[in-house]
Amino acid sequence: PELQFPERLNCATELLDRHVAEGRGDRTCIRAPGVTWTYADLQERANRIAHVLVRDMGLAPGNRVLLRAPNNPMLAACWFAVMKAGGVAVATMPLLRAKELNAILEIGQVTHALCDAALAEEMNLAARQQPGLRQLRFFHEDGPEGLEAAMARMPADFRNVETAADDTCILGFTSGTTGVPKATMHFHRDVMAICDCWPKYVLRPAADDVFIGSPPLAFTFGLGGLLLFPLRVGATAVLLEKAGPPLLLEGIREFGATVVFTAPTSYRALAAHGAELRQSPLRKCVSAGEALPAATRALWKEATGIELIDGIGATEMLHIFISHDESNARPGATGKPVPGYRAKVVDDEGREVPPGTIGKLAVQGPTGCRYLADPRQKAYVRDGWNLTGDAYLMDADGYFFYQARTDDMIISSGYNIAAPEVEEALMQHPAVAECAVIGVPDEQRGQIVKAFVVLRPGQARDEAMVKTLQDFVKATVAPYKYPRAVEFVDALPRTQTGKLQRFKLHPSA
Ligand code: 3UK
Repeated sequence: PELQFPERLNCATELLDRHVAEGRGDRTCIRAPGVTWTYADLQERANRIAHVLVRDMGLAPGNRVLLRAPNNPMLAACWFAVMKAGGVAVATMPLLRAKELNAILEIGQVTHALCDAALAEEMNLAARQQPGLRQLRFFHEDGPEGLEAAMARMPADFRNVETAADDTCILGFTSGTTGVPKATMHFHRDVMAICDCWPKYVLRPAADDVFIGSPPLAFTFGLGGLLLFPLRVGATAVLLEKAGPPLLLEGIREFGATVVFTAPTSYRALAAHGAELRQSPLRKCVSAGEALPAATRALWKEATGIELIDGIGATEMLHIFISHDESNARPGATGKPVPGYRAKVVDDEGREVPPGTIGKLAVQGPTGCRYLADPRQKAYVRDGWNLTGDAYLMDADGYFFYQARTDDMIISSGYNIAAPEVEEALMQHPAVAECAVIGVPDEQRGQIVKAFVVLRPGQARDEAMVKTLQDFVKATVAPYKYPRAVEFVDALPRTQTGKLQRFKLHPSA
């Protein structure tokens, strides 16, 4: 890919203003239930908010701005306003509580905040404990103090700050599958790089595409898939505040979506509506965030006729770096490095291991590598390669196969067992709704495999069921991988991005 950027680069100029300047201002840019904004509409909102940030709130380039809202058009306008004013966007998951917000405000040294009035309660609680947070405005608020009232007083034009290509513009917080979140820093050129790598070579969207999906814009999977990538090509982005499977299905229907971004669990639920989706204009379906079970890929293909596009991304790398398109999907494989990126599987000393060997995934590309003042930088970044914390295997053809998070490799009686593989086997049993597998300490075997299982309604939580599930796993994968311990639970701990938090199931947690 062509990734030479000029010294001065503002991603808002490239992704938003350029369309208006080149005569595409009246194309549909953002849609939401009851809302349709053209590119010119989004630009005007972002311009007015940028003025509010600078004139009313005293924002200087480089200041960090907390953004807080469910996925909606005003959140998109605020995000671009921050870019235009040369600020740094710190977007947060809507469900965060004051305690988690405080950690982000402190680590990120946030001075300004724009928040949806619907999320005011926890925001105000957190703000009270943060003297460093100088300015806070709420939107979707009618009163004279609200952001909309301030916007109305501002001019509709704004001269974007001429940021450097490597000025930080995003602080992305990791979702915390292993504990305390880390802040990753991304530059204006990183935003353009992710638009010009994976989408260009794998997704290949067009201006008439309509993007929809579930990940929050605060999760870089959502920011890229639901805002940056559609805008890069002048397409339409549909933003849904709530996008569980039923509402996502409704959105796909109502807006005629052609591209969807969501997680494997959501595809499993949507597959029940395959017949309808087959008749719809939907043509590209992207899965990321968690390993895609081969059974889910097969189910989706069977139900809709569409080959899922899997891709592994990370907050550290901003977006997807290993993936495949419809022409080179291999069951069980995440794919190959996205053009622009390199990936390898290494041992504990950082040496590349031969094909077919399980090791640690290391990646390198135009994005990645920078944590904000985090002592863990040394552990996660070596010689310019990001260690993602995943155990992977590369085959002789260069396809990468996900095994587990490094912490989720279980070693029992000398056998290497990947927790997700056992989960995938269990999930194929009709009585199982959800499950999580961990290794627990065992005197004889070092560790044993333990499964936490959520059964479907009406299934008996008894010894006979334990035996049934154990036998089922033994018949599905190598018998030594079966869960020697099984515990039935009502629900599993998950992050707000929907990821399983296996560490919370450990006896010591
Ligand atoms: C796991 C996957 C197997 C993997 C993300 C797309 O998930 C994203 O970022 P996070 O920082 O988590 C990163 C970790 O999640 N993972 C993600 N995708 C896959 N595992 N197969 C996959 N397809 O453990 C990785 O290290 O929350 C995903 C785009 C942007 C993102 N930030």
